[in-house]
Amino acid sequence: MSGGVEADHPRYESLRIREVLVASVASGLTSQHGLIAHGRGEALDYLLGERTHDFARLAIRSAVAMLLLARRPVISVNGNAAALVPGELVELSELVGAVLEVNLFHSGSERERRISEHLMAHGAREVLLPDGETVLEGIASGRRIVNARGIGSADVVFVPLEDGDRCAALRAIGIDVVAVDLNPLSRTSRSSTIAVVDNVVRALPLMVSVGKALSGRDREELRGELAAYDHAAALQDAERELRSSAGQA
Ligand code: PTJ
Repeated sequence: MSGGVEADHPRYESLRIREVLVASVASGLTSQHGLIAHGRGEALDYLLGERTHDFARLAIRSAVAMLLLARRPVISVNGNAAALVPGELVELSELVGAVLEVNLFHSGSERERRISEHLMAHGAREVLLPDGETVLEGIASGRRIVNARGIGSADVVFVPLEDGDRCAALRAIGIDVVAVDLNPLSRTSRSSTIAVVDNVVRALPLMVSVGKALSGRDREELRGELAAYDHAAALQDAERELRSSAGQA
């Protein structure tokens, strides 16, 4: 790792992830704004103790059940998620039968192409890109252009970390949203159907292992997993955890 930091450094994992993102900006996968977004996430993760809490574990089980029950689930990939968890995104898409679609806030066809190639290099069989004509109403950013075979006809969209613009717009047209976001106060967390308040680098591997455990279950059992989730309670628990840590800091 640059900076000469060894694996026994107490902040090694956090520094390693920073390096991944910095390299991903250099290779054109992640936007520069993605580094700022990551910094905000780091601060929140620090307050959460950099561990997966029970409220997130419960949300993960219900989120995976929701994806397995969906008719047309889509995993929406941006520059940060592609850099941090490409293999897990591909594996999850296979386990739950979801389409992978690149959808960017800071849109640009070159970065879309690079993200798609990166996912293919991690085993994806197909990655959809915005098709240039299918528009999601109510979104100001480049995210409004989607793919008709993906987000344009989805019933559930999984958004691992993003800005708040899109989630409410998807919900307004009847699409359920599963979000992973370290900020329980964000518009994305609040307007999602299921919010996993956790770091994508921990949440995605857990979603893959839960996907393996739940993929053989019948729909009745999956509905039971889904019903165990209480959105308001999950967000309250996460906010309480953050505020109690902030109070001690
Ligand atoms: O690749 P693009 O162009 O689509 O852009 C992606 C980013 C993330 C830059 C864009 O969507 C953006 O600007 O997002 P925001 O508004 O900064 O929001 C990102 C949210 O993700 C914030 O609530 C952060 O706290 C949260 N976050 C950051 N890193 C992580 C995270 N949540 C989970 N895991 C993380 N590693």
